[in-house]
Amino acid sequence: MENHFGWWLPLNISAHGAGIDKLINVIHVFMVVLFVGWGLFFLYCLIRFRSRSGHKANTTVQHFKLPVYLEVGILIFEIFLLVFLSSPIWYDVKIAFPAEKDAVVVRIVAEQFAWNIHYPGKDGKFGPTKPELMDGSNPLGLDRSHPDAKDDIFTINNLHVPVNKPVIVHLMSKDVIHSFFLPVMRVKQDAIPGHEIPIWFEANQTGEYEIACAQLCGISHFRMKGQFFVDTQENFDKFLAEEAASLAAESGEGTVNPAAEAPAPPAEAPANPEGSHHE
Ligand SMILES: [Cu+2]
Repeated sequence: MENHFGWWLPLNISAHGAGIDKLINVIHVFMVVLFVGWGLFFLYCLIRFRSRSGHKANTTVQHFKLPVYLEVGILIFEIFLLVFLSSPIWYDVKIAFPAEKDAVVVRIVAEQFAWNIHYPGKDGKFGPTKPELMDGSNPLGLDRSHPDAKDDIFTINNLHVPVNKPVIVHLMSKDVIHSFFLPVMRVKQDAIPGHEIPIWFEANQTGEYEIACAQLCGISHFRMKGQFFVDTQENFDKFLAEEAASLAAESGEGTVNPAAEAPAPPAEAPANPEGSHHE
């Protein structure tokens, strides 16, 4: 994985990134101006009204016009920031979701200390999950006996998405509050137990990036790190096909796949002669 982090903002490969970065930059410059401005004013007051030989410190309230004008100017600028810079981005990211049929839809279930990533498979339907089915090999508690769940794919800490296509994530948590953070996508959303929170994003550059947990969620919070792959559509389809193939191979050994049940009786046949010794 390349390092995408430096002194300022990380690499931006998000369709929303330019607007978010602009807002961050404008706010930072504005804060520096305010900090330096108020700092200078503070120093001016310390010197101007200090006690010195022949002068008592002046503590009477001074009514200057200039600070009032400055305050009003700052207020107007802050309203401008909120209405014209911040709200349009908020609307794009939090309200104007793409239709699910035009997007790749993924469920992500956070837990201490991993990201469980759930794809609906070929049928486009997520199978039901049940807490009582959760174990080491089935961290999502996916009910494989349900028809919608048979083709569902899951990975741990490996999120694949296609480039230049909207992605909708339904974010959940199994235990404590985590925060799903894709720095290069400018995506950060808390995952809260008992809530399913939708987020969406669109990546515009392929590569291998990082998923981080941005909420101190326990003793091993630091290793709650996943890989975020932005693939070409072709590679994304290949990833899904490979996962589906390995799922078919796995379920071929079990009894979940109906196709695997057909050769089962012959397998029992050799057991019968052994049993007949006891008769
Ligand atoms: Cu976490």
